Amino acid sequence: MYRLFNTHNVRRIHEAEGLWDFRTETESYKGKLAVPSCWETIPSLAAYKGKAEYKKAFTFGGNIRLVFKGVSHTARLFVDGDFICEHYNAYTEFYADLSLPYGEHEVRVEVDNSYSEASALHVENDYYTYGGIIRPLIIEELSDAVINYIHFTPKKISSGWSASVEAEIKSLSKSDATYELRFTINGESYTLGKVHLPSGERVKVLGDFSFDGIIPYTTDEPKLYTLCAKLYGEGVVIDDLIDRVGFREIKSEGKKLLMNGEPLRLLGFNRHEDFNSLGSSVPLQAMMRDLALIKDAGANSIRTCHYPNDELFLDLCDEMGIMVWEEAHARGLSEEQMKNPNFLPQSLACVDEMIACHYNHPSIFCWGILNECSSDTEYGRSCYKALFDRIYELDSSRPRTFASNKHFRDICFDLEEIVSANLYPNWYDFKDLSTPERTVSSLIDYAEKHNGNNKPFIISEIGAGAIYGYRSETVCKWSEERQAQILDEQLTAVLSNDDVTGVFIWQFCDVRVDESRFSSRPKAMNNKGIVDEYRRKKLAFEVVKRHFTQK
Ligand code: ADA
Repeated sequence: MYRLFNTHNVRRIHEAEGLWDFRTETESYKGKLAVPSCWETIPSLAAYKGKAEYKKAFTFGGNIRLVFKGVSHTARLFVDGDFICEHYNAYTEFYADLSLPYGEHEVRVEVDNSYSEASALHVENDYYTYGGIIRPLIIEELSDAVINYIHFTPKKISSGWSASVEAEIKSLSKSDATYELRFTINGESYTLGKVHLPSGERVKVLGDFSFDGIIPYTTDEPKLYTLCAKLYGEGVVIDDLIDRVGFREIKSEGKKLLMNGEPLRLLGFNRHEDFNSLGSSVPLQAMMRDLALIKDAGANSIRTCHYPNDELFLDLCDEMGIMVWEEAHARGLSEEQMKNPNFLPQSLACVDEMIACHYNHPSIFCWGILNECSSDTEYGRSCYKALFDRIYELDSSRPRTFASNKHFRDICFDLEEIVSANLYPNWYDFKDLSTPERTVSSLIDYAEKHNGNNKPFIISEIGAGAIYGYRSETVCKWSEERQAQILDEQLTAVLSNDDVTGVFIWQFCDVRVDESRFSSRPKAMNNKGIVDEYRRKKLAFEVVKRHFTQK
């Protein structure tokens, strides 16, 4: 299951889940493996980093699109032995269009999760890059033309709601033809008009529409509407694309973040997609359980640190009114790492793919980039600018931000609409700032004086570590008591400051990290979760809940 609803009634789709033939490059393991899953679920591969091969035969023919929702982290696709394409990044979707005679075809995917110069974003890090086809693969049977996407941008107008709609149609036909794209929403039909499409070309169609009787999307009443687009060729429906949209507008106005004109205060969690021994291939029921815990803690938002999330998770957030800061992939890269020639192209590709696929999710309130990278150097700044510019080109309807740890050295606050900072007072000590209150207000002051003035300010991380079950009378670091105490102090300081628009706890659950970090990461895990990797609550859970639910 890859979405919470049917994305097509006309286009025929098959989910290619199940058991595939699998072998590691060295043949240290050869057998069957579930797709989707991480290969670390096989006990002997729990620490395997390297290359592996997946193979399976499918019966199909005609115009075929193979859609991979996520392969970690590099995929090379072969069909019937022919190389088709290569894709980098575990957390974004890619597809290949093929035209094949009807019959049995072998799909083979070479997957690599190792670190090297070729990989600028998946590097040794404070989370783990698992291996495998970690998200679903969908085989689509296409007609002579296909709707590549339809993007819906709602706008509040004096009489109610309007929206700009943009779609892309691609011809798969051997001849030129005329097509018409229509869509329905809330029981009404609209047309994006007729277009003449030369063989093999793509074209964009655009329109502005107004809507009556709309219930807006809010966190309390997250009303979703089904948008059903149909492509007509000679009066017959040849393709369709169904998505869900919500009518809401996000704007920053002075220090406020407004949703439909109402101030939004974000109380949220940073959540890595990581579920104990299942790794980053998280099933629906586990996502649901996480969101149930997150809601129970009184949170209204999530930051998808530090990469785009599975769409199924975003669908759940849409449905539950949980606002999402979706982040393009990158964590903690130094200037030198950002100078890797692959860094910018891989980062731009990640932004392109993230926005193309996730544009319509009403829960996404902002786009984030480059967590704790080099926002204090001129070269770093040029990269922040390039990525922010690209985001603006693709979507100017959402604010942009990045989580900074450069604090009093940051030179990029002018590039974003929301200023965000990661802070760990009383955990990693702030030498010059004695209390969390001073830390927060000094940073806001600094941002004010350095081009971050009159913008919403978010604390994108606060937190402390604890080993689940470790209690200590000395209330020492790593005990549950100390984590609860530090979070209590941090949250008291942050939430009493009216200039803070939102706070995201670091972090929701404990996660695996690269083993090289063992000395500051007991068990080779980042233990700052308020639940552990099995989702068992630590003492800090109730502390966060008290702060998040107090009126
Ligand atoms: C950072 C970073 C997180 C995590 C955290 C920590 O601020 O953004 O990914 O590493 O610190 O646990 O120290």
